[in-house]
Amino acid sequence: MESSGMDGKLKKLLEKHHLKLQVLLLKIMSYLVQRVNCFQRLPPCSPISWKESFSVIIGGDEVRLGKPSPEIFLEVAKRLNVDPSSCLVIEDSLPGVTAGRAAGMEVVAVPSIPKQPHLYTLADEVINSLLDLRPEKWGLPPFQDWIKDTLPLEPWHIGGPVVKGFGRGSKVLGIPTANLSTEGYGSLLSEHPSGVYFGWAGLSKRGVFKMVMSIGWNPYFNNTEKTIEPWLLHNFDEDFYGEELRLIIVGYIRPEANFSSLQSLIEKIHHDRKVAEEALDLPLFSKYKDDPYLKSST
Ligand code: ADP
Ligand code: RBF
Ligand code: MG
Repeated sequence: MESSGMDGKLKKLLEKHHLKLQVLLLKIMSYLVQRVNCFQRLPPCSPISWKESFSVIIGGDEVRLGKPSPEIFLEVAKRLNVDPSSCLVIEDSLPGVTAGRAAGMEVVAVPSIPKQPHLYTLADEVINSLLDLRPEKWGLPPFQDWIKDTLPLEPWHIGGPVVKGFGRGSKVLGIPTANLSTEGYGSLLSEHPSGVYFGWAGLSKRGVFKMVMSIGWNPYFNNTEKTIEPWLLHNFDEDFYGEELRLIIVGYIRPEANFSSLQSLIEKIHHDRKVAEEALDLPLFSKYKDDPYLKSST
């Protein structure tokens, strides 16, 4: 991934977690450190400037050898006065993962290329996106913003006419999804990692409904295109192809997964449904159901 995309995600992550991240930063987050110069060009979005959030800032020009040499990580550990083995590196590139391991550090990879996690075998863990970072797995304090198995997000909006999907959801799984065209949403989709999300769905003639959705490649079916597949949590008597569907996505549940059987995929999706239904009753999420965006008829 080009670094600007990653910076956007980092910025959001930092905005959400910035206090908690300072604890993380006492260990090492290599790619945050690498990109701090980019942050400084961003308008300040919190009372504490980016720079103050870091105990050590180091540039590639301050070491002799670039990655995959471990030099830059070892230098950071030295400046932090900590043992490399107590450091956690978060990396999006293969040379970075190699460098982190060579420094004797634990490494979480967030691959920049989709669908290629197998290339990152050196990493201690490969995650799909920063939304899946779990500091507690590494002896660090957990992020405390998960609520009822969901991660609240700054809401985002997608709308358009319901298009034909694969015709698989309802027939094979008993889980129909009202697909939206991805046309015009390229940048929005690249901003948001694939995964299972939830929120509210508005159909102009029918009302507003709870919704749980997958965005991505549906590994079980090995799709080649990223799709947007909301399951409206309501029993409809008929299909509504062509009708204008408006979505407000308010939270994240989990990354997409592959499953050894169709049965386990179905069970997981039903569990997602339960998580979404309960979360959407919280005021934090229920307040969006009256948003005029859901009711527009254009
Ligand atoms: P599938 O999702 O089964 O792979 P499609 O996407 O082509 O196949 O068709 C699903 C259609 O089912 C939706 O477009 C919509 O018109 C209809 N539908 C009926 N009930 C629901 C529901 N609860 N949620 C989403 N779509 C539904
Ligand atoms: N497909 C997958 O291959 N892996 C998943 O983890 C996955 N999670 C889903 C979660 C929800 C809430 C929904 C509605 C669908 C999910 N699907 C997943 C996609 C499902 O396979 C999709 O509805 C069918 O591909 C129908 O086209
Ligand atoms: Mg569908």
